Amino acid sequence: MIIPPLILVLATACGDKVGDDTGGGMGNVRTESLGSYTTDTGGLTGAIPLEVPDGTSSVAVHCGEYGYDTLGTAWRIVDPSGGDFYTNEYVEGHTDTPMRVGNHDDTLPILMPVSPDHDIRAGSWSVDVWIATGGRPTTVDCGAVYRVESPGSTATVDLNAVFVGLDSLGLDAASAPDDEDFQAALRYAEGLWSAAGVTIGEVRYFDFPGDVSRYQVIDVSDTDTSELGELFKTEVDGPARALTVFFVEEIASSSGATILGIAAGPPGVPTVAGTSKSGMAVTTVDLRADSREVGLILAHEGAHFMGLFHTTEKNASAFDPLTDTPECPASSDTDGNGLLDREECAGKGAENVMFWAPSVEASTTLTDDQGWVLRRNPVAR
Ligand SMILES: [Ca+2]
Ligand SMILES: [Ca+2]
Ligand SMILES: [Ca+2]
Ligand SMILES: [Zn+2]
Repeated sequence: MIIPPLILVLATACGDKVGDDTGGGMGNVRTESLGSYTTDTGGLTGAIPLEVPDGTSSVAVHCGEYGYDTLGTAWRIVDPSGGDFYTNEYVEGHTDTPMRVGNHDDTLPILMPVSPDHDIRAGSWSVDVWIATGGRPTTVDCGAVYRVESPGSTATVDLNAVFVGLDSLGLDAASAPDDEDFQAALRYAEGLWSAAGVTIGEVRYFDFPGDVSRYQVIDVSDTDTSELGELFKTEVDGPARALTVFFVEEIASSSGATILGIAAGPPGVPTVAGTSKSGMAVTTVDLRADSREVGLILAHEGAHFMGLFHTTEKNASAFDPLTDTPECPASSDTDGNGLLDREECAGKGAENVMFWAPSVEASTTLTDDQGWVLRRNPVAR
């Protein structure tokens, strides 16, 4: 069942970046192929072995591509002691756990750790992946990213800013460095991240190299996010150790919901370009009216990509795995509409950048635990 490792894009993509001293080099981040795996009739890959090097502070595992019409998740993650770091039973049993893995289309991203209650120990790990194929064998290529260094109390994150058909705003790679509103949005995002000790480093500007007319408005539905995934697969000539942000005109949802930004994952696949979980989309609709709105979306989506979840989901169905962020319980839904809005969650997380519906007025804080997760991500340096 285990096919010898394929050294494909992963090694090449990062190999090109080694020795790049402009701030975006891979430094102590290593990427490797874990090989190809075919699911059994139960949809399981079996144990995918993972050798975590000494001194590793964060690990990302990714497996794909299995298409946009099915979902995959982590079934079981075993640490070097032989104990369960994570099992899918935590999800089914709604057990409080310091680890979260979502159900994802096309490519499964797993980031460890996503809470200071877990540390990554060096040694032999294994990850079992489950893909909902209905018994149809599916082959995935898996890879791993290791950050082999200790994060500091502050961190820098570089950005690849990609402009997708924003002529109506007069915004492109050439104009953005001098665009006052765009620069103000970046500063606003950085101001929010500063609570977590994170600053924005080098920003590189790119015009979208693909079909602008298709991607300037991203069309998504509850069952089809393929356009978004294809957007995130688009590679630009920037460093791998950076957040790749696609600035689009609009994200149009078939449900009619207003979506201002979407991050791959969350969390995303860090430092590996070309997967459907390699970027994030930020809408620019509010840029001229209030650049802070765009800055807030960037800060929120970037934090999702780097491993933060909503402090409370909109209907209290889930909370983040962090103990120092407030929870807004279902009982706070005083108007009974099934949504926990900002007023109902005042003092219970609406003040946090990672509230499910953050606002410029209310949502300005990040906690120590959130900073711990952000500074640990492989894209941070
Ligand atoms: Ca479209
Ligand atoms: Ca919490
Ligand atoms: Ca409500
Ligand atoms: Zn969000």
